[in-house]
Amino acid sequence: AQQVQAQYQPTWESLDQREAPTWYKGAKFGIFIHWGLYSVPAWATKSGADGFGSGYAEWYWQRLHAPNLKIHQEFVDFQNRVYGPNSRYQDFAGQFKAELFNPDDWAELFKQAGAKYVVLTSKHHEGYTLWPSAQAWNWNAMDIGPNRDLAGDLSESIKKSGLKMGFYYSLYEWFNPTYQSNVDTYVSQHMLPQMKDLVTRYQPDLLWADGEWDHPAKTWRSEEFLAWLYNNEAVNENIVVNDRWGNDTKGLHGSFNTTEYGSGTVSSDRPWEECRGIGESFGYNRNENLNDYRTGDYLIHTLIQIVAKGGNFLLNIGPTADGRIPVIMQQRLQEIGKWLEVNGEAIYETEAWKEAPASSDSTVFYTRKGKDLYVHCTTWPEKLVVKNINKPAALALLGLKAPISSRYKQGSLEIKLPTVTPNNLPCQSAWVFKLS
Ligand code: FUL
Repeated sequence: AQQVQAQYQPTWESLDQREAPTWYKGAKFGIFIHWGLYSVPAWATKSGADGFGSGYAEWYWQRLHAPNLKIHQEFVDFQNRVYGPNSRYQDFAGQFKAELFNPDDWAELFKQAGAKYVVLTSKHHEGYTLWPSAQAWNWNAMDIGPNRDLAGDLSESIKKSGLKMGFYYSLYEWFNPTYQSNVDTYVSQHMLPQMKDLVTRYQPDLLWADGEWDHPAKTWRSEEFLAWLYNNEAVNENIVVNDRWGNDTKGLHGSFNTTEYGSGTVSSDRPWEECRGIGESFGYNRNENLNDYRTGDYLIHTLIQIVAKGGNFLLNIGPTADGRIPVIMQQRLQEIGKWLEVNGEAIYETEAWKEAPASSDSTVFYTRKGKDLYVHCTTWPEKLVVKNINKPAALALLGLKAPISSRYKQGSLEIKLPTVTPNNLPCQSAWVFKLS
C-alpha cells in the first residue's frame, strides 16, 4: 500500500492552513437546537441576577449546585416545589421521552425557514448524549429516556432534505467524576473517543465545540484531534469547525469565530457566526412568555445586520422533552422563511460591502454578490440615496415587477421609491433594492 503523507500536523500553524470549506460562508442562516435532559424541567429564572447567561435553561443542573450564584436559590426552590426535595437531576433521564419527535417534520420546518444548516447538541455540559455513545453508558438517549438515536435520526432527515448537518459537542462535563478527578484520563478515554465516534458515525458537515474555557487547548489535545479530523478519510472532507478549542485559542483557530448573544469578537478576516435564542435561553424555558420572545421583524433585522457584516446567523430553538418544537418558534421560523423566499438572493452567498458608508443610519444595510449590490432597508424609507457607487445598469426592488426610477449624479444614486399598496408589497419586515 502506498504511504500517504498526513497533510496536517498537530500544530495551529499547520491546521490554520486549511481553508474553510466553501459551503459554510455562503450558507448564512442556520438553526441551532438545544435539546437534552434540561428540556424536562425546561426552566430558568428571569431575574437576570447573575448577568450573562442567567436565563440559560440548559444550565439548570449546574445552577442547583452553585451556591455562590445569586440565582442558585431560585432554581433550588423551583426544583423542590415541582419535583420534591428528594428529586435528582438524573431522574429527568426517565422523563425525557421524545415521544412526539418527528425528524422529517423538523427538517421540513427548517427548510421552510430558509436555513441551510442545522446544529444539534449531541452532548451538552450535562454529559448526556443524544446518540448511543459507548462512553456514556446508561447516560445516552438510546439506553435511557427516548430509547432512540435522536442524533442519528435527525441527521438522516436533515441530510435527506438537502441541508447541512452539524453537531454541537461540549468538551467539558460538569459532574463527570473522571473529568473532576483526572482530566487527562477523561480526555483520552471519554472525550476523544466520543468525538471520533460522532464524526465518523454520522459524517457531519460541522462540529461546534464548546465548554473549552475550562482548560487550554493542550489539555483538550485539540491540535492533535483537529489534525486527525482534517487528515482522516473516514471523516466528511467538507467538515467545518468553530473556534472553541481551548481557553487560550478562542477567536484564533478553526474555520470560523463564534459570538453569543452579541458577546465575543468579530474579526473581518475570519468567517464568523452569531448565535442566540428567540428568547434569552438556548434550552426550552417554560418560564418565558410571548413578551420574552423576539418578533419576526427583530430576527429578520438581526439576520440582515449580521450578513451585512459578513457573518452567519445561527438561530437557536429549544424543543420540548416530548419532541415538539414550540408553535411560537415554528411561527418565527416560518416568518423568516417567507422573507427569505423573496429576499434570499440578497442573503445567501453574499459578502459584506467593504465600501459601505459608515453611516449613523441604522436602518440601511448592504450586501454584495459579484457585481450586484443589495440595499436592505429595515424600515420603509422616505428617501433613499446610495453613495459612492458607479452608475448601475439596472435597479429593482426584490419581489416587485414594476420598474423603479432613479437619478444618478456624481457617484450617488437617488432611488425614487415605488408606490406600494398592501397588494403589491412583496414582503414585510424589510425591503431590498438590487443594483446591478
Ligand atoms: C455556551 C454554553 O454554555 C451555553 O449553554 C450554550 O450552549 C451556548 C451556545 O454556548 O457557551
